[in-house]
Amino acid sequence: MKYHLPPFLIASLLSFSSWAQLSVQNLTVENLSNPIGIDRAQPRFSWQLNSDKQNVKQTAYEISVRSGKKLVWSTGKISSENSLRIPYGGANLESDSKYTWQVKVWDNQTKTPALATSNFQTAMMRHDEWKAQWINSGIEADSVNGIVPHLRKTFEVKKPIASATVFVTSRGLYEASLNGKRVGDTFLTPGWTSYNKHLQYQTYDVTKQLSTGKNAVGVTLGSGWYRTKLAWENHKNLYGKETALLFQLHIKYADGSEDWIVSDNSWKSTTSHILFSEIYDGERQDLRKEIKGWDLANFDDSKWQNVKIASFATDYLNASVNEPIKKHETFKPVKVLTSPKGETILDFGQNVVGWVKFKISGKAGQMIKLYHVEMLDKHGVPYFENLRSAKAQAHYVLSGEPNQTIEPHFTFFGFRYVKVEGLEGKINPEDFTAVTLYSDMKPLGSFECSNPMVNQLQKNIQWGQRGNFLDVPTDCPQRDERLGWTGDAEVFSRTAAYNFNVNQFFAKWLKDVTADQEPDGAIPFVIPNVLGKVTGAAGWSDAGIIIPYNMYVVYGDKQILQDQYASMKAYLNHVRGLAKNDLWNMGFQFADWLSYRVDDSKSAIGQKSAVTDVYLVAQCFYAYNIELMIKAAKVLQKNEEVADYEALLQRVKKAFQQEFMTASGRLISETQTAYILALQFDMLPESLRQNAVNRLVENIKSYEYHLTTGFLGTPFLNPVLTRYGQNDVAYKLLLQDTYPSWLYPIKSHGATTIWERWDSMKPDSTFQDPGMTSFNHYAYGAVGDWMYRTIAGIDTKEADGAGYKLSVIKPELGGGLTFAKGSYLTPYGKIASNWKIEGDWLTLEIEVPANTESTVYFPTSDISSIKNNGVALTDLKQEGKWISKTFGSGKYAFTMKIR
Ligand code: RAM
Repeated sequence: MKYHLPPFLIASLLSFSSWAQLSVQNLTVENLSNPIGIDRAQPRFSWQLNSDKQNVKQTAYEISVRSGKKLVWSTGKISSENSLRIPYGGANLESDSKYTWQVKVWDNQTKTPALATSNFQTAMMRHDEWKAQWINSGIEADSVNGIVPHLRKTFEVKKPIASATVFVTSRGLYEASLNGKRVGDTFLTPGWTSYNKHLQYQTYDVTKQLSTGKNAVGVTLGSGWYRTKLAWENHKNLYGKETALLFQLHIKYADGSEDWIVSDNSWKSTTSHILFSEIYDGERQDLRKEIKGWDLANFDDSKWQNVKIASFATDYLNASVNEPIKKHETFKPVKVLTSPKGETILDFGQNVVGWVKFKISGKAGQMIKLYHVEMLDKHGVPYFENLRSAKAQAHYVLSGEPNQTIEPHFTFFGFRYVKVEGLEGKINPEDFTAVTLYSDMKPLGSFECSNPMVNQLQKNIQWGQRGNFLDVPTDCPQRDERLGWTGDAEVFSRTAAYNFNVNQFFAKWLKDVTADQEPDGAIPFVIPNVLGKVTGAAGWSDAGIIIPYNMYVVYGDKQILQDQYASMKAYLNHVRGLAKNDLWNMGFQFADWLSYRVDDSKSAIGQKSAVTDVYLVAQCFYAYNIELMIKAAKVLQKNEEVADYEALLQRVKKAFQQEFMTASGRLISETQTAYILALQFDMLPESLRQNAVNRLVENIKSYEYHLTTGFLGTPFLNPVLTRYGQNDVAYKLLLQDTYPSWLYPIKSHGATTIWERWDSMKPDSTFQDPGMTSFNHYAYGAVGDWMYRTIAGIDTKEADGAGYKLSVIKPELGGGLTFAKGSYLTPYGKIASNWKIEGDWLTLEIEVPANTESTVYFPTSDISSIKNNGVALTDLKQEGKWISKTFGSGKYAFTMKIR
């Protein structure tokens, strides 16, 4: 029997089945999903295609943007493969407005377009829309830290509300509430920027938090980075003495009218129960002094005092561009320990950044003290010395109220262990929770292989990133430092970009690089700069060029390059000015910071230190900067600059060869780092490179396959070995588990994060110099980049391929690994590379995102054995030891004989 379906039904079934194969997902505006608070005039729209089919390419798109039902922009159907960051081109966006946007996408495989819709909400599009005035508490003692005031105001809502939006920032840190309920789920806002030059405000939709009748807004102001002690020598009040608030609530009523509730002299203030709060030292609260209901409408504030108007500007404020700090993973204690001194210590099992929240029913006046440390010494005693002057304590005087839940507000700690004092009776570990705090970056990458210690290394790298990506990329989260060291951020930036989406995180931080750049182009050692004027140091200040370029490569975001280009150029010119006869051989340099020294550890290997001449390092980075400027200038089509930079690069390399190299290619420093940098940046004549590789390998062997590199050599160590066919040596270094090596801290001391020094804890379980030894420092974690790129083999091409439009899957087998699995959410969607060895055979399963292509390099010399789902492949290319072919999107399962 035949069924005759009506033509419309056939058409709709067909269209349904084709629709089912293509979908559009992960819509973003300004690289954020459903953002609230966009103040860019032409925000950029992106989306991803998802399809079960192979070789999917977008052929056209159509974006439409609506305000309510009103169409404010439509691109019409545009024939294009572009799916990332298409700038808005419609009528001026209005402030504080919700927009929905839709994208329709056609591809080369499906008949019907796919559709998806998303939203964004604007912030204030113009500076002159600030009606609010800066206010501070007006409390006499409120300067030079100490006081944490509450500020409040009541207001009437008389009509039904259509929407209500808060715009708020502070000099200091704020926590805001409406009618007793917290505004937003963000912490330590507005984050840390170079406050006097660059300050972000946050936007919150509070429509549901208002009610008809009397309402109240409450804000607590902490000192934060603004006036807390920062860096050394008791530097306080770096940005100002008095904290201040800028608050604007915009209410749109259902009848079309509107109203603003703003910070002004009608607000009232008083001191809170938070008696003290500082970044390094922690927080003190007296819960007996807590003012119940202080942020509710019916609270009697007649005894509170009037606030003062502060005279700060509003014309330099911008809406936040990055993800705010939020709470993330929580940990319960894995053990309760008693130290030899009888102290009670909670072990949370993971070195984290955040604070401890706990439940307690205590007596009025009872004092609970929490002391945060990263390590216990070999006797089980909490190790405080590496905190230097940071107290890192939380003190609470209890009110006697039962079942209180307590946590700090305006500080954070780097810790795994917490010493608890003041409890009565037996501690119940279940009452304590370590809460992690970090910038709300979305996870992008995962990596796993058959070696459990390497997997732990990957975990440690990611924890190092979580702990130190707290609005700014910090060097360490525990001692009296926690600064945005440029060198650390620079060496780790590629790895960071694999682990999490740091596009906006760095876009924001780079604004501070520009803000704090000296008029002569020098870039400070730390950003925001709290260390004073500098002339610039190789590998550190160079972050101003290296990070924007890296972000462009991995995310394909040209805007970052465009925004930073003037700063990048000014910095290169500055270095050019410092260099004499094209040699950057003057001034202070950190160079290959914390490289191996014989006297560092009792179990010295090789008996020679690995200190590299600081100017040799600087010259290599000078060349690196120029190389990136050439690439950036090409991307931005600044063609006239390219020729100049190219000529400069040749001269800089020549100068290097004359100054640091003998005729046979021996370098003045016979260290791993010297050869690594010279090879990485092509500083040597081609004919001498193989000799240099041999010397590098000999050197590594002379240290019995241990690395001896510091901050600047380490990121390029394994990449250089891989590039020059020494992958087995790279794997040996990766898998080395005695000091100095990546796995030593894991094998010998159960590390859960990356350490500042290769032997922050020495083989004999004593500590390195407490003057500088952190257990949560991501720089050496820069090997993560190599693990993704080389073991899993996932990488992007540069130039036209940036952002994984054209990617590479090129896994290097070795190290006895029997499998590796890597995946990464590129701006186009997921790329994956999973390989497994069984006997003489390798399976390689890959996934290539729609609208992209990937060149796959098969790690075999047996060309005829390569099959895709059992079918032989044609058009394979032989490139050196590799066989390659370029594939369109989709999933593929390859098999090949490898032995
Ligand atoms: C210390 C830290 C930091 C490094 C500087 C040079 O403060 O190790 O990570 O960048 O020195």
